[in-house]
Amino acid sequence: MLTATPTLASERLVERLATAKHVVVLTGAGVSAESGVPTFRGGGSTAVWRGLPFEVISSAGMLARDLPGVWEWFNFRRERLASVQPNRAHKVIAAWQERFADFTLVTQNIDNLHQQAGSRAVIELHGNIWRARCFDCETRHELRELRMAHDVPVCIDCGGNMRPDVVLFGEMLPPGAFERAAAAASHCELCFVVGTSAVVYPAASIPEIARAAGAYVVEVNPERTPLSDLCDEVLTGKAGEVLPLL
Ligand code: BV8
Repeated sequence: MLTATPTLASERLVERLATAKHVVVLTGAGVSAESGVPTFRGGGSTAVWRGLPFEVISSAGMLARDLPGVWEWFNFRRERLASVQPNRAHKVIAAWQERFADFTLVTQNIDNLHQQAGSRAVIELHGNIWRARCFDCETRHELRELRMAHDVPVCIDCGGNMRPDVVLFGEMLPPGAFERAAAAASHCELCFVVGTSAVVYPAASIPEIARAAGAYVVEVNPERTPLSDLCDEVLTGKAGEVLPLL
């Protein structure tokens, strides 16, 4: 006896999925949870490294105080990512770039899993863990191209010290990244917010911009977030289980 697929999406969402041309998806750590990447929050606790909450170790202040320490933190996370694969949620989102005429993927994740799943032109609001940037000449390099000196990669162009090419707390986002995301959000008909606790700004303002522009905003998350009340629809569940049903 065929069990009916639980119709998760409302009529309105089904209609929007059928008619929307401009679609924006914002993702957070939750979209990578089913790949085995730990989230930062959830279950009431915040990620801690060597006794420091991640918002402290991943901060501009820490970079100034202890560059090798910051590299150790990101080396640790990169080692864990090396054996991780994109999950069904990443794959569905990658397929959506063919499904919708004008599709924009905005992520807070630095884990590169969207790109590994086939997503192109991903707007990385917070950078990428597989890249480094020179303090002196600002050149970006893939980490695998670099040699380490005193636990800190050295720039192959100018010999300067390199830093992780990620946005730390208290730092500005990459030039143009937020502006491009906000522009897409301001003229989309449908905006999905997948796997984010929606507390870090300015990323969390993207669905607010979409809502203010009249878009239908849908949250996909097993837990409620500060954004849930603003959404037109909340699909409660894991991204890898919910997205394939849409
Ligand atoms: C800036 C890279 C200008 C490094 C990151 C306005 C109000 C208040 C504060 C501020 C504000 N404006 C600026 C600030 C300060 C700060 C900020 O937002 N602080 C927060 C903590 C209040 N913002 C900044 O500093 C930003 N810069 O604003 O510059 C400026 C400068 C100085 C002063 C003022 C302004 C830069 C922020 C970027 C920092 N870098 N990442 C690294 O990775 O270490 S942020 C990092 O944390 C992530 O990228 C992400 O953004 C955030 C974590 O959030 P999530 O991804 O949502 O993950 P989380 O674990 O929290 O939640 C997971 C969710 O998934 C949960 O809801 C869970 O239920 C759900 N889930 C779990 N499993 C699943 C699932 N969902 C679906 N499926 C599942 N299977």
